[in-house]
Amino acid sequence: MSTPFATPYNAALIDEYYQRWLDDPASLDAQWRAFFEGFTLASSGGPAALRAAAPNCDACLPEKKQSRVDSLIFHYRSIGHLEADLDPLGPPPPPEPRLALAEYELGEADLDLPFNVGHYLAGGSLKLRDLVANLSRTYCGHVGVEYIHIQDTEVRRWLQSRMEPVFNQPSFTRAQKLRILSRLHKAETFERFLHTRFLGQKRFSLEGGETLIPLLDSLVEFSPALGIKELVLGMAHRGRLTVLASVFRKDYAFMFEEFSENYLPDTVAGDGDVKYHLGYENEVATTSGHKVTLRMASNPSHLEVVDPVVEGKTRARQRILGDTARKKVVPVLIHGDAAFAGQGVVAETFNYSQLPGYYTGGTVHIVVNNQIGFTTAPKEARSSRYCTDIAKMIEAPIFHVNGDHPEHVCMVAELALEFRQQFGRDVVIDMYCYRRHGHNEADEPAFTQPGLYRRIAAHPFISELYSRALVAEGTLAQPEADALKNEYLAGLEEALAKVKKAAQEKADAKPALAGSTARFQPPYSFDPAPTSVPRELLEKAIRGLTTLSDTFHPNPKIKRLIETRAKALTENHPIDWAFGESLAFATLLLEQTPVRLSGQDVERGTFSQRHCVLTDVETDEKYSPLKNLGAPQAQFCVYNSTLSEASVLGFDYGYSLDYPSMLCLWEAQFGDFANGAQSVIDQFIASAESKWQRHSGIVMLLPHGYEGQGPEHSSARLERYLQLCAENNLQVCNLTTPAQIFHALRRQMRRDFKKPLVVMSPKSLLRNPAAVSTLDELTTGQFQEILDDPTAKGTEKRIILCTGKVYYDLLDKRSKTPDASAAIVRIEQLYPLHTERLAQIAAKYASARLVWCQEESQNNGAWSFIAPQLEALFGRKPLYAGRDASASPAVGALALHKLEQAALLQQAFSV
Ligand SMILES: Cc1ncc(C[n+]2csc(CCOP(=O)(O)OP(=O)(O)O)c2C)c(N)n1
Ligand SMILES: [Mg+2]
Repeated sequence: MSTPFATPYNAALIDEYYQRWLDDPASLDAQWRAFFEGFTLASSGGPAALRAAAPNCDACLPEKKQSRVDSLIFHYRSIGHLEADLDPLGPPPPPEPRLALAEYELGEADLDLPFNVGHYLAGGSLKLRDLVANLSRTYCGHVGVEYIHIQDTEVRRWLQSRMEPVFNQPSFTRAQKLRILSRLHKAETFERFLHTRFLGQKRFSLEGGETLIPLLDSLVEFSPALGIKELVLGMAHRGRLTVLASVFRKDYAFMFEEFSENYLPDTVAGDGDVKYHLGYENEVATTSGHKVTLRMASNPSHLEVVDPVVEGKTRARQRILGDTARKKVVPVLIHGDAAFAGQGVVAETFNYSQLPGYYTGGTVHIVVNNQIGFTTAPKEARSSRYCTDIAKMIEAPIFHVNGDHPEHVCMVAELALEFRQQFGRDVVIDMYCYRRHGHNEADEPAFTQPGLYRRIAAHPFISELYSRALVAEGTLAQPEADALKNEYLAGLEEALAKVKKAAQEKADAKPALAGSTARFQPPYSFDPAPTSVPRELLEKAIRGLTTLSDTFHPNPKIKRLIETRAKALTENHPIDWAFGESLAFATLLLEQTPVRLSGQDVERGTFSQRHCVLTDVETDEKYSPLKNLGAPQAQFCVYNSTLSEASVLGFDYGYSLDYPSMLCLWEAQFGDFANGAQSVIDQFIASAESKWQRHSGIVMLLPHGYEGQGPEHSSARLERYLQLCAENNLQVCNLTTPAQIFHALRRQMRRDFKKPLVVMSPKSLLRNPAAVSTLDELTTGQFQEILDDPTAKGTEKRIILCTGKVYYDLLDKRSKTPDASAAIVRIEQLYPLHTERLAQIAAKYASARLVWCQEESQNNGAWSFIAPQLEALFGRKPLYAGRDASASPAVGALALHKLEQAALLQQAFSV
């Protein structure tokens, strides 16, 4: 809320603000500053009086002039970036009228007057002439900085204290300058080498933005001094190969092999991916002799969706290193200008960057701002001035910097990293550059931007400009500069020759995927996992979950719920779904397996079922029984998430990748809303193992079930997950008992392979007295992919197969159908489908009428997936009982829902 404006009733406040304004105009908001500026002007008799007084103004108006100079300083800090020389291709912008001296009623005559410069340059006084020159150098040079939107004065002052004394000008040693130049050469040589030796192959060249390489190198080099041990990176296509070769030091020979047209990856499983999507990890040595581990996340084409995954991976790495201060592992996200402004997941990820469950200590964002997205110009790509404006939502400082000035870029990189370490907040480097070629190497940019590309063709390479500058300033002699240029070519030729020779010799003695960091795991197996637990462990878990301290005052309804749950031990009271889930968590925790659960309102549970965090009705204090089961236990982490699907699921997926020994679960509020995270599901969860050999045991809990709540609260879109299934990539379950969720969750952590688990989780079943289990089922049972009808003999005339909640409706219907001769069999795990077990079922009910019953519409649910498989296994076509095909997943009116539900149940016993 902005400060209330002046009224006759707040004179004391105005007084106080006036003093503050005199002291530091920047400490007030724009409205108040304008007020005092106007007030000063008016009290001087207006502009005319000021002009009249101008010749001897310093004598009669010193305070007023000083305040105008204060305002000038403030405006340089605030909008100096508008005059900064950022674009390598364009002339510097014209002078910004709002920075003209006249705007402040100052003029030529004032230039040699001394003024107090306040906090600027740590106090003191300067002639106006020098002050303006310094301000212009600092804020309107090759760096344009936006930081006045940051409300925290300490942060602003810190930035000023770093930028203003050095006028935002770099001062590197000779050795550092040579390193910058050699990184540029390295990048450029590698790019050109690929260009000429692998003609026409897509590599998404970095040319025009090669300064990214010295920028990243600066981050790596500077990391040890700031206590950083690991950088976790995420980036899209542009320049990725060069980053892997030059910064990650990925083996050239291996990269060239990937480029070969005859390259067949030695993958033992999966389909692989294009080379500019592959992840990589390496430990690199810095010139100071320290080691920094670099981790590049594998990423799909879908721009920016890797951002939350990198954040989750980072948090997992921080946990593994015990980095509670979050200063040892730093996430670095590299963006394209069009994608950064356009993709909503960027805002979602910013939004949770400071939240307890998702905080990673601040991300360094780098925008390779080549001022184009495919063929789209900035004016078509965004409504904001800068592509980075979105970062202002979390008050991140933003450094716009000219990519043709590598020293400035490296200076900014160091400052950004230091800022992140100092304040634990995000920071953005917006590196202006250009794209020397088309979007990719086969693309013709002159179709859409002929003028721009004529200018680019005439523009010298960055290394050439920088090399010239170093020679001109005497840092480098021309012969040295020439020698540096060719340093890397020989190494590249050598690596290529090696690859060609190896190919000729068919050197298949080479170990699988030498040079890659892909990992492999045992294949999927239906072998039962040891998921039942000893009675003593279960008792300890129940006691831990149902014991509250005397000083805690639970809500009376919760108290009753807990007392009922406690009766599981004393009276063999049945266990409901939510308690089955809690017991899975509790037993894992007591076995030292940590658990992380995140999603919207997961602490209580959307349906008021979970209550894994309780609130004291008198003090509002929180208490989680799962965190207090009794030592020793592993950590239980539960977080109500921000209202996002894509970025939160992305985060939790990323976490599960890098912390496989933790059970990681994400829950959708209603299963329908997971479609907001479809790109994470399609491009990571379903396909990462096949593409990149990266494994995840993430659990997605997706509330699903037709209960008359309308189109967006009924279906978790089971059909979509089933359509994604192949090559044992996912497990898709629709479970009907608490014991089944207990074993399914524990199974995730008790096998020697990891697979994502998608659960159509219940809503009405949460309170269905029939959907309960006994303690014995937890101490002796195991997960069942298929549940045969416990009462059936095999002589029934009809076998109805189904999955999920409709089972209970069918049971009820059967009990009310006098002469029903039907077995009801539940498929609890639809994928991987346990065909061997299903074949046994088929044999048992060899002559029964075969029916598939589902509550979803015919074009939804499991029908299309299961029908051909049933036909193959049973040797006859299944009959369909369910809703007709429909455009919307469910009807809106409850009465209509009930009619439909009754009809499909009737159909199941009559079709
Ligand atoms: C979500 C998504 N939409 C569209 C594309 C197709 N695409 C690939 S690169 C690109 C342009 C990206 O521009 P920018 O972010 O500026 O990166 P640059 O290629 O300029 O480095 C587009 C539209 C994509 N990969 N992902
Ligand atoms: Mg771009």
